Amino acid sequence: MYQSDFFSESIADSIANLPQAELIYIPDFMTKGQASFYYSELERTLPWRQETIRIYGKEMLTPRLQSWHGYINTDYQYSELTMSSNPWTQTLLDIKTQCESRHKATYNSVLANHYRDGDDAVGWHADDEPELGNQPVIASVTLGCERTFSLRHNLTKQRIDLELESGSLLIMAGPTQQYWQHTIPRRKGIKEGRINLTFRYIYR
Ligand SMILES: [Mn+2]
Repeated sequence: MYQSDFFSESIADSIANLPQAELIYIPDFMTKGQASFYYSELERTLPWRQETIRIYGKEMLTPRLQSWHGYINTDYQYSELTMSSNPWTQTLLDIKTQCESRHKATYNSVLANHYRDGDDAVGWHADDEPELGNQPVIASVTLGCERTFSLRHNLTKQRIDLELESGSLLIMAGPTQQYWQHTIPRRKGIKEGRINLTFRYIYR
């Protein structure tokens, strides 16, 4: 058994019986070669921005680059910030189609996050904005460097750390966003970047 198979199986095991969550992990969604090809292409071609957000009245730069894409009328609002949607690129549409056929669902937008190195991160949050609807299905594709993705239950504080590998797909569905928050913590010493594509369906 290869090491990656071992770790993949333990991720599958550890998410299988999480209460009030519906998670599916597909480690071999694409090959490592495809993933690194997509990483370089998206790093070069997406209109990355570092957004300013207000948290408790204080303005700060988000510690990551972002790019929001979708059909018209899929502007996205969070933390008092509205991101207007960029048009789809062929690569983003190709990956969207692969997500939709691998796990039956439909998406009309994608939030791309670029964690340039281990200093980039995202704090605890849930993807629970009203325009995502009641039990959103979110498809999360990891390209590039492996980073820890942690989940924490809102009430029991049960916590689980998943090492999401390059080329993997994590589906979050059902009541996951209602009962769990997630984060990508800082990791000192990591020099490589990770691009995370989170495909969503925005209701209008
Ligand atoms: Mn999120």
